[in-house]
Amino acid sequence: MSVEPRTIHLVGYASGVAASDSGCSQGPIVMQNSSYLFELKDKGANLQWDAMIKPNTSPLSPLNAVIQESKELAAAVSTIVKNKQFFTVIGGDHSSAIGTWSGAYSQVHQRGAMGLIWIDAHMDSHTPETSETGNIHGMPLACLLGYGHAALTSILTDEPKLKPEHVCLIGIRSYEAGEEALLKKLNVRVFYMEEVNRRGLKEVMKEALEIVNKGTVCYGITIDLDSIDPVDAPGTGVAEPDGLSANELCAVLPLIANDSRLIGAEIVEFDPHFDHDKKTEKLVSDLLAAMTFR
Ligand SMILES: [Mn+2]
Repeated sequence: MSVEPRTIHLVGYASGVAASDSGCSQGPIVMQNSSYLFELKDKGANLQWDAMIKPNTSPLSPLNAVIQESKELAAAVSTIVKNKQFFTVIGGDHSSAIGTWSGAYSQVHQRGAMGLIWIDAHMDSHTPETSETGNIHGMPLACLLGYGHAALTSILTDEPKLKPEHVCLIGIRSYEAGEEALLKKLNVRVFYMEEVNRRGLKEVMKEALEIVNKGTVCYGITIDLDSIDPVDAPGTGVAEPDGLSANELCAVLPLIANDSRLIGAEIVEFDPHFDHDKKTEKLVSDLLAAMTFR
């Protein structure tokens, strides 16, 4: 029996102010006009753009810009979750996660805890104290766990949005000692790329689902395109070799497609300037399809 695919409420985060290279701000704009997404709609996917978050036109510091965009994004996501609809945020740099999951959490926390699967080449778990660059796209997971700039750990609600035992990272292969120390201290489960290669992505994903489902009322997934091998996903700003196979990732996502406990997703760090032959643009569409159709 086929299941009616759910409507995906898309929110663009057209910002790259938290990265060294802001080219990924164009990612969601390109996706909004992408022929691949129009084809996906023709095949029966229910896609609907709800909002496009853009940096303020007046020049702000990166921190103040991220604070403002995070509040706007959190409000947009919060409304979608409130209406019991499924969201997918298209980025933009990964600082989006601060707004996305703060917004989701604001609608969930009275019922219970939220889990999160973080698929990335990097840990994104720096604090201002451990970051050498100060780039906020290297900090969103720490913020969601309650560590970092006070204005970014308190979007919509003051408390941490995620408990360490409800989070896991997959595909990690490039990180600094300071952020790894934070995750180790908190006992966050990290599936390094070495473990993914040894056990296979499907086995890892099954264990990840156990983690995010245990003691939670729902979970989300955030996919940084740099988790994927640059051969398959060249269109990203901080590419790292020896990553996940795009085909394999698309093959395991149907594990969560139509899972009622999955409240939303993110697909971020798409930088069209680095793309080759629209390969990454098509991949964003394929990832959406994999999460839509069983
Ligand atoms: Mn990331």
